[in-house]
Amino acid sequence: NLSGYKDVEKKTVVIGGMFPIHNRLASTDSNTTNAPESSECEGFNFRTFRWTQTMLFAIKEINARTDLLPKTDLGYVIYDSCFTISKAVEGTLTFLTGQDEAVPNYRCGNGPPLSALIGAGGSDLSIATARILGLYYFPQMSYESSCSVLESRFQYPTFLRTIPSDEHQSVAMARLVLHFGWTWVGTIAAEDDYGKYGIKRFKELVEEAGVCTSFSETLPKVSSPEAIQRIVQTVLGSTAKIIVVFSSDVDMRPLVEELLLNNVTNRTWIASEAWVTSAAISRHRNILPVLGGTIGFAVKKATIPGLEEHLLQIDPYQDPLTEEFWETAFNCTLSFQKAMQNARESGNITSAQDVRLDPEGLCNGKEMLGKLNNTFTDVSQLRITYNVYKAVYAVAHALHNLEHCVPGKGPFDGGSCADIDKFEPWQLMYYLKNLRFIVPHTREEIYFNNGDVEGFYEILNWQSDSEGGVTYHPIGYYNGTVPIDKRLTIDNTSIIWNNEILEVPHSVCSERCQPGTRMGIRQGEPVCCFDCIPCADGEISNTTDARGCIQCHEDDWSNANHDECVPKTIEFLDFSEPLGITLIAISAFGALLTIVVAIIFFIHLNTPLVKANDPLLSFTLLFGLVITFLCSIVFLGEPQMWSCMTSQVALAVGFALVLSSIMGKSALLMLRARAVKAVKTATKKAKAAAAASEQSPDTAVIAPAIPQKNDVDPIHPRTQRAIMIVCTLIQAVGCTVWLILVPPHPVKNTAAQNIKIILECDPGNIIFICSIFGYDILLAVVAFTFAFVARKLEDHFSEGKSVTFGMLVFFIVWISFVPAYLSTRGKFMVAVQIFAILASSFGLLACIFIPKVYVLLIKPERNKEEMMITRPKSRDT
Ligand code: TCR
Repeated sequence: NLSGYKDVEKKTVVIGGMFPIHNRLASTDSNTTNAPESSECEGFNFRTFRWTQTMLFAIKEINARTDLLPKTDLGYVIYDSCFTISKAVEGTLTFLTGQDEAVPNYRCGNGPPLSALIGAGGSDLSIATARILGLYYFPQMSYESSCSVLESRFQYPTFLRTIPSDEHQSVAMARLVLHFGWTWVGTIAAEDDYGKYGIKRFKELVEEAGVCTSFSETLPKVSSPEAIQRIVQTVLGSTAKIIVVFSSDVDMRPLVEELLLNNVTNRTWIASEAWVTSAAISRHRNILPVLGGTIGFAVKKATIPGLEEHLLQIDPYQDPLTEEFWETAFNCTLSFQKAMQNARESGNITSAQDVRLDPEGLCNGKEMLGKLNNTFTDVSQLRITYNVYKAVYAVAHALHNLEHCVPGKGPFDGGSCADIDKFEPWQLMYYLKNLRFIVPHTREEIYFNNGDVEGFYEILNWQSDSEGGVTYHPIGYYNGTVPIDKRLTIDNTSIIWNNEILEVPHSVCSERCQPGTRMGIRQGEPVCCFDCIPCADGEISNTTDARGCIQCHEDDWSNANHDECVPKTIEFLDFSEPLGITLIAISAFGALLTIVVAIIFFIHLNTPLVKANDPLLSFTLLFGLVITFLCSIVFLGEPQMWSCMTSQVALAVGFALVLSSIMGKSALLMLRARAVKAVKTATKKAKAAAAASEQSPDTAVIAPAIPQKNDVDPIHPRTQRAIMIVCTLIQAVGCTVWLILVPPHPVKNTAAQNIKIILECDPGNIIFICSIFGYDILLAVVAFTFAFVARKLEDHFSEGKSVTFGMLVFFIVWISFVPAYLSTRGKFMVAVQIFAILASSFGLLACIFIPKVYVLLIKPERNKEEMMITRPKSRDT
């Protein structure tokens, strides 16, 4: 412990200081056979020793000033917390009770009063000491304990600090990660309050924003090579390219060494304030390939004039610490005795004479510190150092205000003031809380808002300097006092990244899902790790990272990329397409052919062939066929109200006309056939009777009359026409009712096919259309039955046969139509329907009329009156 006060007649107030000058406790074997001793410390830390000296420098500066505490001198007592809680607690107790050495004990009242403790280093140490100091309401002013839990004035009533709370730093880090769009980060935290709380808050913030952590590791406090190796393996095994480290440089160092050993490159490290400007890390050889490009947050930097000189002029013999510093810095021994002892122990020197002759390992205190390029004298990054400086000034200003209190106008009971000679700690606490002062040189204004200062960080990027070392290049800042969206300012262009492409690293678990796909979660993995699942047909996603696909509107369909709904193609069988043209041609040809047949018939109206069966029915039949041929054209084209109505109705009525005409015709044929049959049996009987009478000539037998064609036509053409007209009329009436009640109308069929809208005719009512075409079928069946019965009727025009055959063709066509129709989709359904119409019409035309036309035109000799029933007769004659 260092202490020093001036022995002038001025009053003296003592400030306590606590610094982690050593990095750890020396390991002692714990056995309980002898009394335990306070352990030694090891691992001299030049950086923290600079902080210690800065406190002394500030005190010296203040004591030299006449405007600040002119009548009082500041003394100091400094403890080494050794980066360990136990040492910090021990130091605090010593400080308060004065049980150790010549430290004044404020409780006994002897010696100058204690004012405040500056320290105690890391947050975990400060938390421990603040609890003890809080008991006595003793002010503590910390320069580097940034943990957010120390914000609680309830738990730590007298804790103040000149470093911003880590709440700000965690927010700043989270903002940085979000700024660059990283969603897959690894975190490493020291195993202390600083690391744990800092990283916890960071994770909370980023996870809220949808960032995932690939791994979360903890740096051990006690050296553990296995743990460090495990962390390095985790880093290597992870796809996260961004690693956030919340740790002090001391704890981070073993990890850095292992990283160097494993040559872990191509990662970007996000540094917390505690290691971003640490020479202990950045001064490693070959550090740049591993940690180059690191981005970190640093507290405000300052230049403190005179500090460098103070550091360079340090007297090695001043106290044990300066001595140790000197010996560590120059790697030598200051005292002759020690040197000789060391030499003896190593066994190469035997006498004092030898040491004097061989001065190796011995130093004289006159060595040049300036030449050493030591962290201690490096004043380029005075950040925590500046915090120490501010802390000392804060205490000094508070004491100044306390000293200059005007009695009667003081803040305490009845306007009283505290006495600088013997004030109570809570009285000084009052002044510290309400302090507002300007720091010399930097002109920064300091005040404590509930014990904390404003959150302001500089953002640094590790870049290489001309000699291959590290420079901390400022790339922006974080200002916690402005509105949240303006807090982070980063100049992206001035960052040098540590990857091959020198571009913003890409750290995501899964690449973003492009439009056309959606995110599919992976069971048991963080939400940032997902698969991109293509949208199904008819569904799209038009944003990146879509959670789900959107169903397209009924009239729309997804495009090939599934990122846009496009209108479905509208489909109908158009006139202009080849199929349409072909169908039109065929039906026109059919209609023409029918008309030609009709004309031929008309020309030969008076010939026996035409007259054989009611010619009018032939013409209605042909007319019906023209209708069916032509109505197939109406099926083509974009369905309209009128075309839907006409096409179906014309077809139904056309067929009714055709079929009822055929029925009328075949009714005659059938009756003729029956008559012929009757005649035949009668003839047979007559012959038999004749034969019998020949055998017995006595018996006179009257042969029954043999029916003659002309006088026995069993049915009058009027009846035939009546059949035709009635049957057709029934259909016409049915169709009219249909058209009036539920007319067929065009519809858009979106359901049948995904990518198309099929324009088609909706029959309006399925029962109607079924009964109407059912009626046609009925007519067809009846006509066929009649014709079938008459098929063997032997006239030389074979009308029975041809009608039967025509009807068969008709049936075959329509029966095969059903499966063909049902198995086609879209516009081809219409085509199939037209084909069936055309085929059946052609079938009828061809079977019924072509043989007759053949006779009429080519074999006119056969076109003569001939008794139908004459054949058996002529055979007889
Ligand atoms: N607060 C840390 C310790 C720490 C530190 C540093 C240690 C900070 N900055 C610089 C060494 C060097 C910030 C804590 O524990 O609260």
